[in-house]
Amino acid sequence: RPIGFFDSGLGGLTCIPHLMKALPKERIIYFGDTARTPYGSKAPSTIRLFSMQIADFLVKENVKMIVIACNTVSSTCLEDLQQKYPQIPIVGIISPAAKVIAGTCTKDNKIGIIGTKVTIKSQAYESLIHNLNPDLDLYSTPCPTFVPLIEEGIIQNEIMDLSIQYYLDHFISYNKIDTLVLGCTHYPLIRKNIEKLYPDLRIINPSEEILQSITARLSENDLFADQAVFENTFYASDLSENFINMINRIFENSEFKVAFKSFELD
Ligand code: DGN
Repeated sequence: RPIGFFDSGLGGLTCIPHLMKALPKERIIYFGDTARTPYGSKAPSTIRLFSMQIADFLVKENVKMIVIACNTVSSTCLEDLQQKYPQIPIVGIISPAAKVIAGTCTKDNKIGIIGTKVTIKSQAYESLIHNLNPDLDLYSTPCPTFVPLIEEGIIQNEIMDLSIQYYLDHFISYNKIDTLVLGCTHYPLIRKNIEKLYPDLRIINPSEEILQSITARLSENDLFADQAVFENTFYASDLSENFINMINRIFENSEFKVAFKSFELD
């Protein structure tokens, strides 16, 4: 049985290379809600409704686990999804990263968290981190133009760099941020831009840190795949050229076959 991943668009794809490398036998079904992206400025009730529809779809596809590869959804309705599907392990992206931050940062660190408006407003990172390590200084700010630009493929581009500077220049210098958490799964796609603009920052990437939780839950539930199939399926509610290109880039030079499917949500 496959592992189901979902995101509002192509951001959740940033979790896939880490999984493929560590657990190459696992089969993936990915759902990107490209027709309705971005979620980051929508009402929590809308995000909950969309997420339930996607989880219903993944459950019908017989997934053995659901990975919420989206901070916005994880901060809004992780518990609702877990309650609705108690029979399937459902992993959110925020708590694995919060554990890493709480365990590796010290009081001297000035930790910045960036994400969508919904994620930042929820304070989900702050409450999870402070539960584990109340002494850390945390600062956060939303960066609402990043996701639409990334979904348009505007990445290695001065418009993206200007947008990053618009949100981060003052935030980083004023708060003396030395550690930056990429609290949206789209943001690893602009990690190089951020590193070029702020070379001294330490970057924490939740899309990488979630791997630990996926492995733990597969192990606890005895769900590891024993045979590799090297076939993954990518659904999108709007199968855009950018979505297809991004996936082809992730899998080029690998032995994995990918299938693309368009899916119409009701
Ligand atoms: N990739 C999603 C996240 O991690 O929050 C957000 C995308 C969006 O819809 N704005």
